[in-house]
Amino acid sequence: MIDLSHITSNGRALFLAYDQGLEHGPTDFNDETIDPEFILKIGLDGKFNAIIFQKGIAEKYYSSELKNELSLIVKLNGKTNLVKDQDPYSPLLCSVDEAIKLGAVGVGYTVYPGSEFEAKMTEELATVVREAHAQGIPVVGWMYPRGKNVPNPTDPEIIAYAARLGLELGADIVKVQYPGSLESLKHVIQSAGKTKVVVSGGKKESEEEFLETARIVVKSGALGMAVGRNIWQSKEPLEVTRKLKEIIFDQTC
Ligand code: FBP
Repeated sequence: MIDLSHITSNGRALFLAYDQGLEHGPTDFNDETIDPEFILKIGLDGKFNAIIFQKGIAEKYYSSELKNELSLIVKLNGKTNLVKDQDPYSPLLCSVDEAIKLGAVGVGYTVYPGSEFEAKMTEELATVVREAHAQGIPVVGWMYPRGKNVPNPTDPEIIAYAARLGLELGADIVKVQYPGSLESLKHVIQSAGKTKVVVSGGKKESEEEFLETARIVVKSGALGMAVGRNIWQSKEPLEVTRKLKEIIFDQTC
């Protein structure tokens, strides 16, 4: 089993995602959050288990000297949301070796199960797993069912299938969208077997809705959450982080 200790604490994990600049463009940002330094500071001050950057941001803003304070997970593939009329494919943009040189102690890769390009992505994830495991570092699979074969990407059964795919392909952690209820999340976790599950944030209506999802995540037995916008789009990112950590890590202060 690959060691997850650099990106977990007490058997739980909370990751701060900041790859939205590539996935969504600057529309997600304001004058503060457009600056990766601002997000890095939230990651450090909020003591997240890891921050998730693409390689360009990692190279210019993260330093290996931060390794003991805030772990880095480099997202190895990505795509914009500008191409809308075809099934999604997210190409590999960074190698495992490059990510390790940038200070990464984990790597991430998105698969869109159901896309007509699924085979290319499963093949790339398999290669990433082989290379990362050869170096002893964990792989987080963003498993997001999508494309014309997937009429409902949040159907709990299809999310469970995506989580299972992560297990079958060797991912150590799968990142999935919240399937809508405690029972369905438990089924997703059961499908993932010994592969751990983290739940993504998504764009929640309110802070309370976000924190309620976190409570369900903890009840389900999942490893934790990998979240971005619900933290750094908040007016008080560190206050939401504090509340979230109380839930995820059962902290009382
Ligand atoms: P959020 O917490 O901001 O939703 O981020 C989670 C995440 O998986 C990011 O890592 C990624 O950039 C984004 O969601 C992808 O969102 P989508 O493909 O649904 O537009």
